[in-house]
Amino acid sequence: MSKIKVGVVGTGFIGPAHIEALRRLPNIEVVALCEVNIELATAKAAQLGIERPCTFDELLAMPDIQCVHICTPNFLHYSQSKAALLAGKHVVCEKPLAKDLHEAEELVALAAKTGLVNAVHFNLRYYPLVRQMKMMREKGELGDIYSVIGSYLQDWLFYATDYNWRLEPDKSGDSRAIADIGSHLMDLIEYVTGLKTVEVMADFNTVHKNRKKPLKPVETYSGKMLQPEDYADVPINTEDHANVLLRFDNGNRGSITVSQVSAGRKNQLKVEISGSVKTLAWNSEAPNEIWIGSRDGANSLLMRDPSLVHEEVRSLITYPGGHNEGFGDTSKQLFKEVYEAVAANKMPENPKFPTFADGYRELLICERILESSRSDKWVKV
Ligand code: SOE
Repeated sequence: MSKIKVGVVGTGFIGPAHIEALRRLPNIEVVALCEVNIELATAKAAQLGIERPCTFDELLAMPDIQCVHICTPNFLHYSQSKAALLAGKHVVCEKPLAKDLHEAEELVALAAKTGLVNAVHFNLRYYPLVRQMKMMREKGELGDIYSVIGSYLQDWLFYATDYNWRLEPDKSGDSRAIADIGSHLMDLIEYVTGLKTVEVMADFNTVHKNRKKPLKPVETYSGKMLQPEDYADVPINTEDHANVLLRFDNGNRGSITVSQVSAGRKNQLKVEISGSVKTLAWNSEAPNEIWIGSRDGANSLLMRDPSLVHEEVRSLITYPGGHNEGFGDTSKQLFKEVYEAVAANKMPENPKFPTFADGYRELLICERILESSRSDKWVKV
């Protein structure tokens, strides 16, 4: 059986996660790796056991590469996705799809025109119990949605000396916490509830108005403590923390909080969806259970177990109940659905996986949230 050959661009945190997930699928082979220069690509390819280190142009010129994963900083997503589509490659792009709405709009149109498979890595949808919550709502088990409360909390930017390209608007865009992790949260809320966000009211806060940017590469775990002269003071104008009020198309309300300076919260998305029949609550740091709230009886805890979930969820579960599945499994499950389309060499009529259109939708909401934070006014989506 010939395998689908794949190239990956970018090897920060998420690129290797894509590679690992792709390697767990029997019909896929990651054969090419591209980075900012051929030296780094060669070193990373050796480290990750990939045969062809290459430049981006070389990757697109390889006739046997069918699909390209864009895992680079946000500012490169548009140009690289566009070039890959024009080169006839299917594309899986990291979120956010682009740095601004016009770029995203152009990518959606180009992808539709080429008919190529296009996906955005909203992988948090692929925790099995997230799809279970969606199916429970679709089957009426929640009733009408009364309210939604969401949060996404991290602490990797907790100290003023924590520094990363995401702090630089020219690389990450004008919104940081909302665009980076709020995008996952807003996508998941609309995916599970089926509601559309129609109006937003946002309040951003930059806790660290200045950060210390290391003037030299900081080798991981080098143990070498940097001295004060090793840092430059950098003014920061993107949000560490944001509260956003939401109005939905069913007339009811929600609110979200995102933060990248919440000590102890390593990567915690929480959502609580209150319906006219039940409430569902789910926590990405304990993803194998859903809390189910009732007015007239005992509350319950649904454990991830293929025998306990709806039929439509079973394809996302590999291991029996109690054999927990987590973050790394979500990408494998997402790619399984994407590569069914790649194997067929065309987009399905109604893709189950998140597409460039979902990436555009997400960016639209984020841009309206940013607009509201600047105007201190309610903004329609
Ligand atoms: C950093 O906030 C980050 O790596 C995000 O970019 C990812 O999308 C999220 O899954 C984990 O945290």
